[in-house]
Amino acid sequence: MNRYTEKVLASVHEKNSHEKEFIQAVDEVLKSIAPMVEKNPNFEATSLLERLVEPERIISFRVPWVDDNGKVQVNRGFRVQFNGAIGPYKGGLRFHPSVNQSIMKFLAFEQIFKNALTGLPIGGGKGGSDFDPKGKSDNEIMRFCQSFMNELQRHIGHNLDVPAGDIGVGGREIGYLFGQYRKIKNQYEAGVLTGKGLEYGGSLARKEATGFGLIYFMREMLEANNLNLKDKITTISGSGNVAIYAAQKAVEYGAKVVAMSDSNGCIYDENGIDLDEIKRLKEVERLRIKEYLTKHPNAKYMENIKGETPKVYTIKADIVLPCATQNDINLETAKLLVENGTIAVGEGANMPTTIEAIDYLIEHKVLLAPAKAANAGGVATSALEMSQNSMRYSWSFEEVDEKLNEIMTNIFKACKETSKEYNLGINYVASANIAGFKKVAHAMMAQGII
Ligand code: NDP
Ligand code: 2IT
Repeated sequence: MNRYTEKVLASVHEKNSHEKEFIQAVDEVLKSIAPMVEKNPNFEATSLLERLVEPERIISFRVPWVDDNGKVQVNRGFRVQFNGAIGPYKGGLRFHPSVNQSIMKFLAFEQIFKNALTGLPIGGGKGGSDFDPKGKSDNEIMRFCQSFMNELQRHIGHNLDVPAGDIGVGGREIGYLFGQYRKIKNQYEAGVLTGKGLEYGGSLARKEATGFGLIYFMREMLEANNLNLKDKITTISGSGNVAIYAAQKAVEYGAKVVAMSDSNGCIYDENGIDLDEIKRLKEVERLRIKEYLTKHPNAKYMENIKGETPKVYTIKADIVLPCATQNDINLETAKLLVENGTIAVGEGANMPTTIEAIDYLIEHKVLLAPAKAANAGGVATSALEMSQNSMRYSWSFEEVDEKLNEIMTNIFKACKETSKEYNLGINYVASANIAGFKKVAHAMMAQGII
């Protein structure tokens, strides 16, 4: 690493010492882009990296709401507006008890480069709350979303900042958030949120987009290495939005998805997972994945043990798709995957692999589709939703899906070309970071010291 990058990284560690996820995300990016930073002395002259690692704005707020027992609950809400150089801040909202400022900042930071890779005009942001949606009634979810929006509405807008879903935020939550925004503003500003229902400005294929996009990227990456998805035994960590549609598209390409999971454990069905049942359990009934066994008594359920490798990674598979949460695959798990002969890992989740695990997998020639590139299909389709909202027009499912396919193909192309230029071999993690950074850096340089 060059001296300037090292200096900035040391300062990030010092200033944010309690934000371990944020530090991890910055470490990964800065180490990758060091060769490019070295070639551009102007970056140091304009303190570009110091500006890059400091959010333009962080908003933190109180979210009070009344539960079904009449008790007042208080949660913490966030919106991190990290970088607006190439467009309005764009990124999801996460509702999960683990949410804190470090997690918000890591997600918003990653979003900057991911959004740049899509080729669409969107800056990087993220938000959410430590609210736990599990076990809450529909009315409680609605009251929480309304209170969250009472404050968030001051800080967002279709030309300013456009939130969407992430963990714990799907179509239902976006509906309540949009309703409250509309009521407060007394305007029909469709492009202020994405992931909306189809009846009120949503885009066809947005729900499917992250998972489908992941598989389009995997297809390109495998093809570039003379491989494909056909007959590949595939396991997926998670059973939420990204996991479900990654599974659906993988099966379309001939893969055999044999395992999926939630935070409690995983199901293994050697005949191939019944996705309609997963959709019913997770999208409609909101039940635990264990319930899969009720209709499929021959499948197996393995409960996770705290502190141990999640069970889904103990199953031998050619292709592994982490689509749950950050740091799901650590070094120990990476070793297990290599031992089991895994040929490719596709990151549907954000930062699902620790830095040591990434290095180990790449060293052992496992193809790794990095999150910023591989899961960019969701936000790319969100940007297509914004376009449709501006035009007051909607494209068909096929039109959106075709654009998504093309965007993912182009993202892989950019990774491959950058990899060639910087002699990175199959290290697509580094090439995605460089390709995304290049665009943001140029936009920031052009806009002066702001
Ligand atoms: P969902 O809330 O729909 O699903 C999350 C899934 O991950 C659930 O099955 C959940 O299980 C599981 N999970 C396991 N462990 C954890 C944990 N510690 N924390 C949270 N979830 C856990 O979320 P999405 O499918 O939307 O998101 C999955 C990942 O993909 C996240 O990393 C997200 O940032 C990323 N992503 C999402 C995009 C989108 O468009 N939605 C776009 C790009 C990336 P359980 O029910 O037990 O909690
Ligand atoms: O991590 C992500 O890219 C998302 N959660 C989707 C963000 C978006 O604005 O669609």
